[in-house]
Amino acid sequence: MGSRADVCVLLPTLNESATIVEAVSSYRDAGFENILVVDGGSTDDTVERAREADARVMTQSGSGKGQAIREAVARIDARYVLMADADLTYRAADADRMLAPLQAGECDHVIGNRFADMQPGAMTRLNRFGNRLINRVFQFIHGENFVDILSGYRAFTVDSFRQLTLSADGFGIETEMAVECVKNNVRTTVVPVTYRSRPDGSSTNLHPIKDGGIIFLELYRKAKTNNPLFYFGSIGLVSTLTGLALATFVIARWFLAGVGHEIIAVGAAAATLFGVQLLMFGFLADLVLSLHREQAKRIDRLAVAGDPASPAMTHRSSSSESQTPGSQSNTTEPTTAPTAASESAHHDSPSAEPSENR
Ligand SMILES: Nc1nc2c(ncn2[C@@H]2O[C@H](COP(=O)(O)OP(=O)(O)O)[C@@H](O)[C@H]2O)c(=O)[nH]1
Ligand SMILES: [Mg+2]
Repeated sequence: MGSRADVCVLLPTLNESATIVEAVSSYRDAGFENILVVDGGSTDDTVERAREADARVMTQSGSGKGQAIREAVARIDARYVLMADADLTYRAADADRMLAPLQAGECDHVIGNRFADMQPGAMTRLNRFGNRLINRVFQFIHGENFVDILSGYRAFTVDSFRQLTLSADGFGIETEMAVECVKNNVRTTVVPVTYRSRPDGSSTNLHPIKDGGIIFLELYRKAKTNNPLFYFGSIGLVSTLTGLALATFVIARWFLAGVGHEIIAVGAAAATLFGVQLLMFGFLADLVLSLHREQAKRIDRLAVAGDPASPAMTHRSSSSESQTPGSQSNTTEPTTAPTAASESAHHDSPSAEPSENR
């Protein structure tokens, strides 16, 4: 059992009065003293119950789980954060498994893989399908297989969290964290956890269709700086193919029926030109990114040479350095992405001072 003194258990809540006391107690019984509940303006008595359970409670200044996490972590001064839902779907008994790779210095971010032990009824068939699809798309675009990027059971070092450029307010936060881990070479490991169904009387805040759409958009939006060839190329390819299809139609009609479709012909030319330009832009952006990564690698090597104690020296790999659309890395098991100094390190700071009380 690792030390609990340097760990803050973070529980985001929105109307979780049915489960919050038991959730807090389970981590307290597992030996954690530092438990922070960040509430999103619950209209039930979640906050009062959390206080009764002797957790620290703060109310987020904005809205959405993502904003809550960013604001809460900015206030945490422990070294490690163990983040879980307050709905009893994750077990405090898995906390050691989540924290062990961090405390052993093997990685900086841990994802609890819910698919390893999914209890009956824990996830609807639609959500399971959506999760699998999102993980595949993530792997396709971002080149890593983290198995369960939407998992809410995470453990990470506060330092590595501050390397991530996060802006998603809602349920896009887990996706964004996964993408940013790849982008910033944060060493990431996947560990198996148990995922249980919510107890009767509590209900999810997730809207599968709406939030699923937001997550897909998040994946695409993040491709801009992580896989520009996909970001620009996918639209470029669709536009080019549409233009070519229209052009084929116009030419066929001209030869077969002697009819000219000038307006469609202009549209076909415009779509093809636009598409080809986007494709070229995608290739150029990909080239710039590759050069940038090489440069960043060189700077890291110099930093490591100047600091022999740096963990980057022992954990560096090139698995995510040159991913292209469709490329995959074989990291289904505990996945180790390389570490490095972030080229875009940045600290999230809350825009408004939140309230916190015990
Ligand atoms: N602070 C805060 N917590 C939230 C918000 N939305 C959801 N949560 C909490 O985040 C955790 C995950 O949400 P949940 O509804 O369980 O989503 P699911 O696990 O995907 O079904 C739960 O503990 C929620 O109470 C929010 O807007 N603000
Ligand atoms: Mg949940």
